[in-house]
Amino acid sequence: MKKIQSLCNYCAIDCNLDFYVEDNHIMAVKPTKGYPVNDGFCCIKGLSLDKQQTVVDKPHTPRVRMEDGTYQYPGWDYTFNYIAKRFREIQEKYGNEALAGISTGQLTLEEFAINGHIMRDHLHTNVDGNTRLCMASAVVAHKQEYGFDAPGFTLEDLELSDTIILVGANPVVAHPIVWDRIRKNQNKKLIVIDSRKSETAKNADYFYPIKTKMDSTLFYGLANYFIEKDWIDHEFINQHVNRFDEYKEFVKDFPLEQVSKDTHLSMEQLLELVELIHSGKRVSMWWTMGINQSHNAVRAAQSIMNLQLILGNYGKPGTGGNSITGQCNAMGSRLFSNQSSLYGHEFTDSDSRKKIADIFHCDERILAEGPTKTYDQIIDGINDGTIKALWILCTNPRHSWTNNETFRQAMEKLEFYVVQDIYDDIESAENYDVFLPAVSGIKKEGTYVNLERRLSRLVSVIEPDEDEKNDYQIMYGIAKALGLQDIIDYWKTPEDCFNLLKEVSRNRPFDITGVDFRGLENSHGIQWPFKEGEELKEDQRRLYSDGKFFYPDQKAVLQFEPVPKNPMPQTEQFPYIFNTGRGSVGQWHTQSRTREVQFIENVSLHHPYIYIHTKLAKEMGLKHEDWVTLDSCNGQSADFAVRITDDVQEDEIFCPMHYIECNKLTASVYDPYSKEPSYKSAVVNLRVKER
Ligand SMILES: Nc1nc2c(c(=O)[nH]1)N[C@H]1C(S)=C(S)[C@@H](COP(=O)(O)OP(=O)(O)OC[C@H]3O[C@@H](n4cnc5c(=O)[nH]c(N)nc54)[C@H](O)[C@@H]3O)O[C@H]1N2
Ligand SMILES: Nc1nc2c(c(=O)[nH]1)N[C@H]1C(S)=C(S)[C@@H](COP(=O)(O)OP(=O)(O)OC[C@H]3O[C@@H](n4cnc5c(=O)[nH]c(N)nc54)[C@H](O)[C@@H]3O)O[C@H]1N2
Ligand code: SF4
Ligand SMILES: [Mo]
Repeated sequence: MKKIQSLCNYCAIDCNLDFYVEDNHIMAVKPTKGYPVNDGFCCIKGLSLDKQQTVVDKPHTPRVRMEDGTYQYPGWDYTFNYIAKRFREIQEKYGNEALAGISTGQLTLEEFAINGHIMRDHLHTNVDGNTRLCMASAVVAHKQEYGFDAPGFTLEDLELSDTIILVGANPVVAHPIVWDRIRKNQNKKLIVIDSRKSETAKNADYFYPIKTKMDSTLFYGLANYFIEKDWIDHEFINQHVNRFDEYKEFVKDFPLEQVSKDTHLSMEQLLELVELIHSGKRVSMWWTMGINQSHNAVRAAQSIMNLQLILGNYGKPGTGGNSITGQCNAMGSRLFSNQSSLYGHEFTDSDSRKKIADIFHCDERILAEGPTKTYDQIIDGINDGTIKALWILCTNPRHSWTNNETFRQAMEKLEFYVVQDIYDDIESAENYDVFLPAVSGIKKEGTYVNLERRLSRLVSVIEPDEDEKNDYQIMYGIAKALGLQDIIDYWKTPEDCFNLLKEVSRNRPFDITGVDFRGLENSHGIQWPFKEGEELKEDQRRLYSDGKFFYPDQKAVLQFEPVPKNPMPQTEQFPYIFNTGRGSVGQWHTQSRTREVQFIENVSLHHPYIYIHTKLAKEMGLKHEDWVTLDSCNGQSADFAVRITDDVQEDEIFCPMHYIECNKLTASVYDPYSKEPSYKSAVVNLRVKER
C-alpha cells in the first residue's frame, strides 16, 4: 500500500492527510502526524475525502446543449472549441464585458491564475469569486490598515495567547483545528463576542451577547476607555501607527454608557471585558464572518485592528488583530486570481505591468487595467441584460448567493451558461449550455495557501480515468481553443504555472521565490514570504515582529468613520433579525460534497430549519419541528421547521445556510467598500405555516 501526503480542500486550515492507496483506490485517510497545522488531528470532512473518488457518472466528458435543444456528449475537444467560439461571438456582438465569470476560493492557486489570465487579461472581462461572499471585507481592511493584504499571525499564536477574544467566529463548528488549538492552550481565558450563544460561546470562559452589527461601536468604545485611562502603548503608537491623534478625538463620541445602550451589553459586562483585556499579557483577537458579512464590515474589522494597534498587541507571540479565512485557498485567490489586484500588484503601476508581461511572455497592453466588476454587479448586469454569458466554476451561487432568487432570474436570462463542477446535479447546474465535469481534488496537483499564509501541496492521490479532466486541464484546453499562444507555450502544467507565479512574487510582500513546487511534497508547508536563498529555520513564522507594515513609511494606519445607520432596521412589519451561518461540523456550505458522506447524512436534518427563542415559541404556541413561514424584508417568503432554544436572542432567528431556502430570505445589502453581502442581518417576520 502506498502512503501519499496531500491536503484537505475544504476549509482554510488545509490539514495535511496521509492517504493509503492500493490498486488506485483509497483504503484509508489519516491526519498527518507532525504536520505543524493539524498534527495527527482533523475533522470528519477531511476523513471522508475518499468519498469523492468518482463523482460524475460516465461518460466523464462535457454535456452540451446542441442546436436542436438536446444534450449530448460531443467530447472534450469539440466542447473547448464550441466554448471558445461562443465566447468570441458574444464578445463581438455585445462587447467584451458581456461575458463574465464567477470563480471560487476552493481551486488551486494555479487554477485561479490561469483562469484570471484567460478571462481578465486575454478576454478583457470580469471574473469575481465566491471569496467576495466570504473574506472581501478582511482584504480591504488589511489593505487599508497595513498597506497590503497580509494577515500576520501563525496558528501557534492560539496556543501562546493568554487572552483569546473571538468576535463573530464559531470555530467549534467552522474551524475544528482552531478550536483544538485553543483547547490545548491551558493557560488562557477564552472570550466570545457573538449575537447568539454559539457552540463556541457555550465553551468559553466569558460570553458577551452583542446586539447584532454593533461590533464597531463596541471596539470604538473600548478604544476610548483605554485611551482615557492611558492604558495604551505610546511607544508602539509613536513608532508604528499613523492617525492616532485623530482617532483619539473620534472615539470620544463613544462613551461607555452609550456603548452599553447600543450594544445591549451592560456596564458590568463592558468593564469586565476591559479588565480582561487590560490584565492580559498576550491578548489576541480573531474575527470571522460575524464581522465580514455586514453593511459595516470593513470598519468593524478595522475597529478590532485599531484597538490591538493602540495597545501594541502586534507582532509578539500570542497577539494580533487576526482574521480567520473560510475556504481552503481563499488566501491563494487573494494574491493570484487577478480579480482585485494584478497578481498582488497595482493594476496601474507601470513597472509592475512590465514585470508581469515579461514573466508571462505576453503583451503588456493585454493585462487587466483595474479590479473586476464585483459579484453583485455581475448578477445585476445579467439581470439588466448587459451581461449575456456566464462561466461559473467550483461554486454554487443559485444556493449561496444572497437574495438567491436574483441568481435564478439571472440563469433564465443568459444566452450562454457554462457550469464547471464535480457534480452535475448542484442547484446551479440547471438550464446550462455546457456542463464541464472536473475531477475532485484527490485526482489533481497544485498548491494551496492556508489562513496563516502557509503554502502546501495538493498531490494527486489516485489516477484519473482516461476521459476525466481536472480544472487546470479544462482551462488550458479552453485557452488553446481560444488560440492564446503565451498560455499554450508557457503554462502547460500546474508546475509551469507555479514557477511563473514565483517570479511574479519576487520582491513583493508575498515573495515565494524560495518555495519549490516539488519540494513542498511531504513537507511541513511554508508560510509566505519565503525568498530565494532564505533558510527555513522554523515552522511558525509571524509577520510584524519588527513593527513594520507595508506603507512607504512602514506604519499602520488607523481607519475609522462614524457608524452608519443599519439599512435593515427592525420594524413592526419585520421584527426579527435573520442571522445565518454554519450549522454543523459535517455540513459544508451548499452540501453538494458533504451529502456524499453517510455519517454526516445520518446526523443532519434533511429539511430547512431555524432556531427561535423559547419565549417567541411560547408566544406563537410553537413546538419543536412545527413549520413556520418567514417573510423577509427582501420580499420573499420561505418555510422552515423550528427548533426551540435559549441560545438565540429573543428577537433573533438563526438559520443554517446549508439549505437553499436560507438565502431566499437574505438581502441585497453590502458593505460599501468590500461589496460583501450582509448575510447575517436581514429582518423577517414569522407566522405559523398555513396548511
Ligand atoms: N462545517 C463547516 N465548516 C466551515 C464551513 C462550512 O460550510 N461548514 N465554511 C467555511 C467557510 S467558507 C467560512 S467563511 C467559515 C465561516 O466561519 P464562521 O464565521 O466562524 O461561521 P458563521 O457561522 O458563518 O458565523 C460565525 C458567527 O458569527 C455570528 N454573528 C452574526 N452576526 C454577528 C454580529 O453582528 N456580531 C458578532 N460578533 N457575531 C455575529 C453568528 O451568530 C455565528 O455564530 O467556515 C468555514 N468552515
Ligand atoms: N446565508 C448565508 N449565505 C452564505 C454564507 C453565510 O454565512 N450565510 N457564507 C458565504 C460564504 S463565506 C461562502 S465561502 C459561500 C460558499 O458558497 P459556494 O461556493 O457556492 O458553496 P460550495 O457548496 O462550497 O460550492 C462549491 C462548489 O464547488 C464544487 N467543487 C468542489 N470541488 C471542486 C473542484 O475541484 N472543481 C470544481 N470545478 N468544482 C468543485 C462543489 O461540488 C460545489 O458545487 O457561501 C456564502 N453564502
Ligand atoms: S475541513 Fe478543515 S479542519 Fe476539517 S479536515 Fe478539512 S482542513 Fe481540516
Ligand atoms: Mo467563506
